[in-house]
Amino acid sequence: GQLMAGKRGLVMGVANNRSIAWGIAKACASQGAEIALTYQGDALKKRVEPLAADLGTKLVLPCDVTDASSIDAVFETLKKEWGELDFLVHAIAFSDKNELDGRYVDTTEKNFTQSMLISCFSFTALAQRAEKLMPNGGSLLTLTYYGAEKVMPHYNVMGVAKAALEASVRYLAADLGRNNIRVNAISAGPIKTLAAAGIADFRYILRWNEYNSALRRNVSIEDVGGAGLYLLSDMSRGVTGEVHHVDSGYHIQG
Ligand code: 0WD
Repeated sequence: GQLMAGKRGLVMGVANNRSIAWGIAKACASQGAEIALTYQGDALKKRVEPLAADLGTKLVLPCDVTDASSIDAVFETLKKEWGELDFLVHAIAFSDKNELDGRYVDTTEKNFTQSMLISCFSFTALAQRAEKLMPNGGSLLTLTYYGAEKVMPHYNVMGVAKAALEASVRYLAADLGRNNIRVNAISAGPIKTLAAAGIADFRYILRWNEYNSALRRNVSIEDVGGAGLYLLSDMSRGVTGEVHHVDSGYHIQG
């Protein structure tokens, strides 16, 4: 059967074919979902357009989440093209690379604010718009990391932003539950993507996770895609406010 037949979703945060958002988009499309993609800036447009073609979608829209009018434009297009929306994937984060190294205590106000805006508040900003297009319910999904729960080397301000993001998943789930809109996060193990390349010693983190996780391997974007498919489909209809670990069981290890 097709788990996502008749469902339409917006997937934000595809930068290239290694992006976690791409793993989730592929999994949903393979089960019959219709998907719209957004990209940030013209440099990524060239990367994302062929991926959109693979999914058979013409809806490839620019969106920078620091610009409220560009978010509004995306939702205006979706309203015009689709009328309603069934799911949304937020796979967006940013911090100044210079602060994903060294000590958290040295974080600047400017980068703290910017990291929180792009990596945390943007999910709430999207939920505000998505709610209006989900009169019959829906599923919202974001991506987080274990650095929200425990101190991880070099994750620094991003760990603080992810902690706030995970808390916002719970508050959004509580607010939107009466409209049958579910809100969940996947806490993914480390994956070598464009964003991850900005974190100091990332190769070491990958190896550490491989050796110390229950499954003794790293996760792939397809692994995250499978969990995303579950959380975005009706298979998870009783699940909301959850932070679901897709990390080869790393978080259970002492
Ligand atoms: O190990 C990892 N890769 C993990 C990533 C482990 C656990 C969680 N995550 C999270 C990330 O923190 C992020 O929230 O998964 C999400 C997706 O990240 P990704 O797939 O690892 O990274 P990438 O393929 O680079 O996509 C993230 C994209 C940006 O890419 P770049 O590398 O150009 O910053 O987020 C987008 C952008 O496309 N993005 C924005 N989109 C709209 N407006 C903005 C913005 N202002 N800033 C970044």
